[in-house]
Amino acid sequence: MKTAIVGLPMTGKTSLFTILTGVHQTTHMGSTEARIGVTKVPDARVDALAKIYEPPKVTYATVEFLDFPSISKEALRDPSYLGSLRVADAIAHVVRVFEDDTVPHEKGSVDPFRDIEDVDVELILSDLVVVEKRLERLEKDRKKAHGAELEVEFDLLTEAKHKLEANEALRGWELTKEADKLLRGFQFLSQKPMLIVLNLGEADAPRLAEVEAGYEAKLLSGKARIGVTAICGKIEAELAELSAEERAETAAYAEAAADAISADQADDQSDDDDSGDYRRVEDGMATIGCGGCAFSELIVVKGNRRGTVWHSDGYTVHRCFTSSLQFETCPWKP
Ligand SMILES: Nc1nc2c(ncn2[C@@H]2O[C@H](COP(=O)(O)OP(=O)(O)OP(=O)(O)O)[C@@H](O)[C@H]2O)c(=O)[nH]1
Ligand SMILES: [Mg+2]
Repeated sequence: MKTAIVGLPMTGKTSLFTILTGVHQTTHMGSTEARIGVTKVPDARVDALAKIYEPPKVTYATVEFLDFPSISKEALRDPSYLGSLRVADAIAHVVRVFEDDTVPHEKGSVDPFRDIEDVDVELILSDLVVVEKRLERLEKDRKKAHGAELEVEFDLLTEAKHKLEANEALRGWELTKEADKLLRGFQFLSQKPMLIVLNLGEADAPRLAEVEAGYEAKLLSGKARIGVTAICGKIEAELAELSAEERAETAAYAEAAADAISADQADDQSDDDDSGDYRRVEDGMATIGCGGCAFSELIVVKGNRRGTVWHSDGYTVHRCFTSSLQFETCPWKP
């Protein structure tokens, strides 16, 4: 699972990348290449099972995050930038909500709704270029030969063109299995599920859930495969820096996130707490259909007998006895 972190300049993309991956590096100025970080997914369920069974092997799920240089028309024309973005499974769009006079805003003012729309328009325009080019080619081919496949593709891309021209992202388009397969090859940017990550100022830290709900109400109505998560990037990034000095940031962060999960389970109203940005982003990914894509695995072997394999996707735990090779979902109580 690859998630591309994109957004306008200085919105907090690298801060989010650091929070999620624990990777600290200064961005190379002028570079159009995305930086890759792999995160071991913290999973309280796996930790609890490991304590009980003391298995010889625990493999935590991993997810890949790509920290992209800021998005722009020019960047989207750059083959290396575009190529890395096309292969991502999902997009996390970091939007600046925090006010800070010392951090310049490309457009001169903080306006999250404008920025969300502007970035979406860039993705849509980039897809439109691909669609138009392919349609041109298909027009020529159709003159030379007739074929059902050509017609299907032509009709589908013509519909895509109409949507894109009407400023509609393709991610909400409900497609048949065949159409989905055909379009997947184009790796359209506006078709990828998107999580909007609102980067709030420190003063808003206690009201992340409230702000998130406000944006959800305005942005999500009737739309599919798009979600909203609010974070407080600066605070969390500073925490990650501290743990880096101790050279134990990944473990410490995983523990903090796991504690947050237990707190979430103990208290259903936990949406109001600051339960860790990692968890907030992960939950957000689940809302756009990209949660639990990676499995942690725990293998329990007793004596000489072949044992049990446990899988967890961070939400549900499955157990498989190697004798039956059937996975069953297990009820989970903290
Ligand atoms: N006050 C405040 N500043 C923040 C916050 N998040 C990021 N910043 C600051 O904004 C600046 C840019 O943060 P980055 O995380 O590097 O942003 P970016 O989007 O990766 O920036 P580019 O890659 O240069 O486009 C840094 O000076 C951060 O300290 C925040 O939540 N509050
Ligand atoms: Mg950056």
